Amino acid sequence: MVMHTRIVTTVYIGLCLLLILLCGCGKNFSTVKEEKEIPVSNQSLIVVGVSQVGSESVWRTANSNSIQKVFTKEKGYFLDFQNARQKQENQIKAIRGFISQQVDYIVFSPIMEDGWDTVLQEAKEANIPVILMDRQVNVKDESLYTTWVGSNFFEEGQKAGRWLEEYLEKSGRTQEEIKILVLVGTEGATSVIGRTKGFHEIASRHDNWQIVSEVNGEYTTSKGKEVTKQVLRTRKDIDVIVSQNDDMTFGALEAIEEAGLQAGENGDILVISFDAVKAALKLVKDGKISVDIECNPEQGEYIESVISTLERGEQVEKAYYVPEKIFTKENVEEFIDERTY
Ligand code: GYE
Repeated sequence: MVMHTRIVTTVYIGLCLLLILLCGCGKNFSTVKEEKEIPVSNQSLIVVGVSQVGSESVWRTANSNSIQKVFTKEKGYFLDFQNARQKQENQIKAIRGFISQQVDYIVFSPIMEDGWDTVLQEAKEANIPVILMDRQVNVKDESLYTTWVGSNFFEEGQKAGRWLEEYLEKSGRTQEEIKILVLVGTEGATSVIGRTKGFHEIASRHDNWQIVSEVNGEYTTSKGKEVTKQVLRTRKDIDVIVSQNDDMTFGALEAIEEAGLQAGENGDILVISFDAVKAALKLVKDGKISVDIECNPEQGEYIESVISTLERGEQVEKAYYVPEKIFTKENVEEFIDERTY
């Protein structure tokens, strides 16, 4: 009898413990389940319409990736990403589409500076803040956009000039005539305007520097190669090529080789490049590119932080500059591995 009671009591206590345990677990389960099940409805997401210039360069792809990485549903965003394939009319069309969808923010990288007054006025009338990425616009009314995130292109051009200045001084070539070929990118783009002006400013201080030609390589490898080839066909006396992006540089290097010339400090032509993508950093290490002026494409986080600030109802600055370095064979090695693009 005693034995029986003891068994019953043990079973009873056991059952109670099991129940308590189950209840506890049940509670935890339901909490976890509730958390997972909260549906993030699209209406509660911040809608961001992005009009990207195109996919002309490695830099551009890295820039697009950095945008796509931050504007995710997990972070509370709905991203409508449009590629304008190098056409301003496609960008205007995309922006008009964003306005009719009533997106919360418009982000765009204007292919060129001119021609945006009308469509940006339309965005303003629809009360949609416009954030410029990478390149800028030339508009009569600055209130047509909220802010801009990008690089100091004028300074980039100056950095290229200052590097050449120092290099020629070091190698005792300050009296020698230096013939320079400049490969420029997309006509009318802020990066082209700034880099050209910055480099010109330094060049104008040196009577022995002669910019013999400025040709448009459209920021692409194939065009960069084609125009360099054309120049080298008619003249073999170019001392320096200043190529306004790495993609054109890749093409120019092929053209140099095909012309039977050598790039590099001990060769025939010094090559100065911009962007500093991984493949170009390797060429800096090999001595084919003498200096690469970094242009930082990772602008997504900056733009996201601007939007968060605006969401909190706070003011933002009119311009944000991303940090950038200069790479030569002296410092390049420590940066190659960590480069993701
Ligand atoms: O240097 C080039 C790209 O505007 C900074 O555009 C950008 C430039 C970049 O296609 O590679």
